[in-house]
Amino acid sequence: MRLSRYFLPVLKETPSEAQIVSHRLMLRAGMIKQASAGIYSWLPLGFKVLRKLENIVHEEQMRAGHIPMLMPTLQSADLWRESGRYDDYGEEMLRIKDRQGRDMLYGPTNEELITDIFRAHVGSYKDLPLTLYHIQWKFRDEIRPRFGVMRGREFLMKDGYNFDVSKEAALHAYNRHLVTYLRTYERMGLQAIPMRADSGPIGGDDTHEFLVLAETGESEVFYDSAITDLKFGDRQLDFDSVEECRAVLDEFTSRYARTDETHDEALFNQVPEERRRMARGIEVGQIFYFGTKYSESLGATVQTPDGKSVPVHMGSHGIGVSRLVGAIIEASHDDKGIIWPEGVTPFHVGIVNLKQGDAEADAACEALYKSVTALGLDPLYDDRNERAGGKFATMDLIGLPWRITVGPRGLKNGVVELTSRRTGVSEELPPEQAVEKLAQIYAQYHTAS
Ligand code: 5CA
Repeated sequence: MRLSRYFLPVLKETPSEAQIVSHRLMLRAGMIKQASAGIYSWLPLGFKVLRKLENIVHEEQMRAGHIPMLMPTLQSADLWRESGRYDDYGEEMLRIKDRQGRDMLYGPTNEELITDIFRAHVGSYKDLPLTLYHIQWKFRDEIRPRFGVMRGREFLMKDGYNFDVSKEAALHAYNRHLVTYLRTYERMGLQAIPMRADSGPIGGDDTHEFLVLAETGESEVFYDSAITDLKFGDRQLDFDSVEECRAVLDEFTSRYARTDETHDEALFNQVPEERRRMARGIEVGQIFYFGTKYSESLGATVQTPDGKSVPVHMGSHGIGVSRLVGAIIEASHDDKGIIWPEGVTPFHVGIVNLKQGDAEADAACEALYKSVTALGLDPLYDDRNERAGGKFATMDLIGLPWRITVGPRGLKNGVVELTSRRTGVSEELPPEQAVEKLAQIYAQYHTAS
């Protein structure tokens, strides 16, 4: 993409309404624009990041055998009356009447709708296990939408639902989701710690929230610092193996890690004092096992091998996709702007032409643009007639992890400059070597998908 033809409405001023750094930077970098309280338009740069996160989520869900689909945002109130949640959900639910006077709602979550699909089409244990998921906009009429996309009213969520014949099978699905989530967040450059939590309006006994540690997080958390040494890394797992998934769950949940809702002071005090941490965190996902709560009220049953009809065991599993954009920025920025992890960056490299209109510099930039694109990477070429300082400031603000700077002086010596946004370290290299180095850097992110 050439910046002269792109739509990147960066702001010079820091918007006064934004209280936290991710919100400020998303507005300043031209990623979002507020449409109304807690509702945002995703401008091209923000949309690109959102799509990248969605792709990672899809890839990791499908890797585990979960099946993508799409359910609507507007739902009929009747189903929610059947489950009993129409009244329970309270004012967070946006209720709408259509022209026929029918009660509708903008879905805050989809347990009812998916159970309705299940009961219409599945009747036998032979069709199980089954996990269906979608990535769709949700609406919760939060009393205090704030922090930009972190606590929106309209937000993008991946929600997945498992259907299993028994509690043991459903707990395997729970563990499997925990494994997929660990991998998903690491691919986004984040450490998200599973913590024992409270199930709230979704219900059930087993639930973990995934928290990214950040001062601006809304949740208070208590944990054993040893948990931050754990990495999922590049493990290859058999998702059908109950033992392998269980072992990962045991490894990642055996240390003390709880949100304030389930915090237990006596247990916490058993952690060696030097490892006890109290901090704040951003909740970027939650997994639930709630058994037959919805299948019983909605009559979703399956035949067991011995011919009995039993309510299906279920769980639901959410990832806050739009919130993650803010969470990644909270975890990765400096005073100049965003620093995107390679796995989610909107463009892989910025090309800065220090002397637009200089025949040699223009030609070198064009050649770089072509060879970077030929690698399957996505460059953003700043081809505007601007001062170098302004170009650098824009690149630093939007946070591309790598920048190639091209100027007449370097070209005389046959070199361009490759700079890491994270470390600020620059290297002078012949253009082909700079491209080669980018290919090496991004190779691992390609193979991961
Ligand atoms: N049905 C279940 C799981 S599919 C569910 O709704 N879970 S949830 O309530 O925990 O939401 C899942 C994730 O959505 C949360 O972990 C959080 O990351 C994100 N989320 C929830 N509310 C908001 C909000 N107001 N703004 C942005 N993201 C949100």
